[in-house]
Amino acid sequence: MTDLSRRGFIGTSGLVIAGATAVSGRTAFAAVPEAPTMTSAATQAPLVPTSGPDYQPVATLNGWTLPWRMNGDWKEFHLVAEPVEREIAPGMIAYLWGYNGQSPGPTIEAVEGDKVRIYVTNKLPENTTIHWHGQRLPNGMDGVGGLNQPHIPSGKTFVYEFQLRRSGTYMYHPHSDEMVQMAMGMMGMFIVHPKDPAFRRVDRDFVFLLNAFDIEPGAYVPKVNTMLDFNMWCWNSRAFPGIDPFVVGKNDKVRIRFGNLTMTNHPIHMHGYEFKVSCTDGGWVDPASAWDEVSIDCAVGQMRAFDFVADEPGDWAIHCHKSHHTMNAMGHSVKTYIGVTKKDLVSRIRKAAPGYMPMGSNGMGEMGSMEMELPRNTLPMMTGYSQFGPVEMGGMFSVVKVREGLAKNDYADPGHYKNPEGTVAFEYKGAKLSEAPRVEPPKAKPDLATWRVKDPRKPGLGADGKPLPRTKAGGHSNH
Ligand SMILES: [Cu+2]
Repeated sequence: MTDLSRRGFIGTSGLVIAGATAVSGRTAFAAVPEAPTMTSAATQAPLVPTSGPDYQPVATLNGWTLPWRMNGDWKEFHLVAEPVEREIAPGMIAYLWGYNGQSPGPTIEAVEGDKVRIYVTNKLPENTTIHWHGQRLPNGMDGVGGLNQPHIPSGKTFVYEFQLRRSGTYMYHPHSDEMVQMAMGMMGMFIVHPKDPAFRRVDRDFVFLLNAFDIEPGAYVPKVNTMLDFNMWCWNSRAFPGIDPFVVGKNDKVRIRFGNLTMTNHPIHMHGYEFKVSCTDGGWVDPASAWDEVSIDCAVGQMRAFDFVADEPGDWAIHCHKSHHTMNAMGHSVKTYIGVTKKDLVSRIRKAAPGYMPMGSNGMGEMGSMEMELPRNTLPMMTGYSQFGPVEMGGMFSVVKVREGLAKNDYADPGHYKNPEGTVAFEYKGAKLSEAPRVEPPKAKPDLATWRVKDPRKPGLGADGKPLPRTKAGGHSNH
């Protein structure tokens, strides 16, 4: 079982850059820019800008930012669409399609006003394109295959060029065999930072995509025709306990941004704080029109960003509030046996269903601590351990870890929160109780005349349900 505190943060160890000469053999600036590849599924250190306007770079959860190069006044990126192997969580690998070695693809970061040139090389076995979800751009750069451009054939490289007109939170994904390619994991975030470094600035800025896969236990390739019944509910193609924590310094201004490319909505709920939505697909939300929330629903194809000041130290859960979305593959179809005494039943059920496992008479929490034997390459339904025992979660779940005295760019997992003495829920150890004290409910029967619900559509009926004697003021008021 994976321990929350031991999931490591691994700098930029997984980054592999292929030299530009290896791509084309011509001089660096005449050639297609290098296409870096990521071999690790760990959160990589944010890419701090070394030229151009200053900004707070984002931390991509279990992901990375795509390095670029300047060519004249163009910022050049190179995405490679290709089959990838992605670790969903320790113990499970998926064969997905993605960009530059991982699914989702790397986050693209640039600044409002930048001219970006994005090379897209297709190493998939079929056509693809990229749509720049949310961007204002020339129509021919919008990436809908057939409508705005020819599809990019397998083996070819296309170039997208546009100027970033608005700062905000955007996504990219194919608009070519879209259902298959998104079900296979092709997507990424595109963050445009404001030109003014002080505008809506925060100290920590996290981004991830909500995505989902249907991968049968023991299988590696997602079923691409599934519409709603997914069994791997992911943030950036990772499921708990594979999702890294959001590491935050006490009193930091924090932004968490996410986009939804699944096929259902996700109410994202964070414990410990109220927050305000600061950015949506359409741009920045005027602070005067934002109100406090503790959950924010993100519909399909939408993006949401929320801001808060991390003034409460601790390990605070953050998760989708649909309870089946905080579960992994095994057990969605387990029958309900709450309240059933199975002592005698087990042998009889096993005659009909040999694989039957007796579980769940007292709920399913016990599954979180069971050493269940799993099929190869899948994840248990409820899992993860922390300092007080099994966390009994999966899927879209992680932890916001707020600590005092973190260095500015320290995103390393600080381990479990040390709760101040006397601030953890504790067992009652006072005088022994044979039974919890109860108060008897009132014995008197309600007076039916006062309890009867009056039908407002029938104002002429009395408490006994029979018509009242007609008066001048009575009768129907609808007209
Ligand atoms: Cu959800």
